[in-house]
Amino acid sequence: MSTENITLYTSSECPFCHRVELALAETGQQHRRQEISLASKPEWYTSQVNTLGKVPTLAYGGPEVPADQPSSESVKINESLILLDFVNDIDPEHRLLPKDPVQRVRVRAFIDAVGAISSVFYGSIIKGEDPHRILTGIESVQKHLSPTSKYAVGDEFTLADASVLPFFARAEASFKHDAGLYPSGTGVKLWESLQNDEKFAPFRRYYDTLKQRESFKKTFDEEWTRQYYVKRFNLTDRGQKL
Ligand SMILES: N[C@@H](CCC(=O)N[C@@H](CS)C(=O)NCC(=O)O)C(=O)O
Repeated sequence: MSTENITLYTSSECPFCHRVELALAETGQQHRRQEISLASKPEWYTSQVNTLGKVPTLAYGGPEVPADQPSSESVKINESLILLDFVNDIDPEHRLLPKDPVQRVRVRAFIDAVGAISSVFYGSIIKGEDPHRILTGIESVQKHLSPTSKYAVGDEFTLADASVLPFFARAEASFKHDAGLYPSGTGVKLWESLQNDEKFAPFRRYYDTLKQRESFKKTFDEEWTRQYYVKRFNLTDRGQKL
């Protein structure tokens, strides 16, 4: 475990941040968690931590300082996929990537396929686009799963799993309750087909396995996320627009 000071600037609603939180929890890396409100970002965050005003950012090294008084001596690292690699690199056991180069390639290919889910997810819940395109993304992710492996690549949890799980979890929190800006009813319908269609049996098995991880239970609250969507999109509790 790295003994450097680590602060993760994160927002509970953000799936990109959640990727990093999962990796830190999986490796048991000591760190401080600092919640950033995206609705009212503090000035010190945009001026001293991330000038783009995005989360996640991880501050690594430097002296121990309060999270809202970041040190210029710490390195500030952005981008969730870069951070996943970084968290694996500072873990002495490097347990989030397989040793075998071919398996590592499989992790990379899986992460690449996850891009098709993340973009559609945001388009549907925030911009109101038809969420059914996410099924195509899930099908292409499924193609990477093997019925004989527990996780995305082999029987150990890797960066591939950390990259997709935040999106599956938020898809469930949104679609199951129709909590998003897509047309009313489409979320519930989509979630039903993911639950019942034989075609999505590999997704169900895989997602159920991921949900058992302690790292996931520690870092995700479905009800909080659902309520966040209801409030953010001005919906009734049943997903109807107000
Ligand atoms: N490509 C970035 C995306 C990060 C991102 O878009 N984060 C969103 C929150 S989910 C953000 O910070 N948005 C800025 C804002 O809402 O003001 C990553 O993978 O880390």
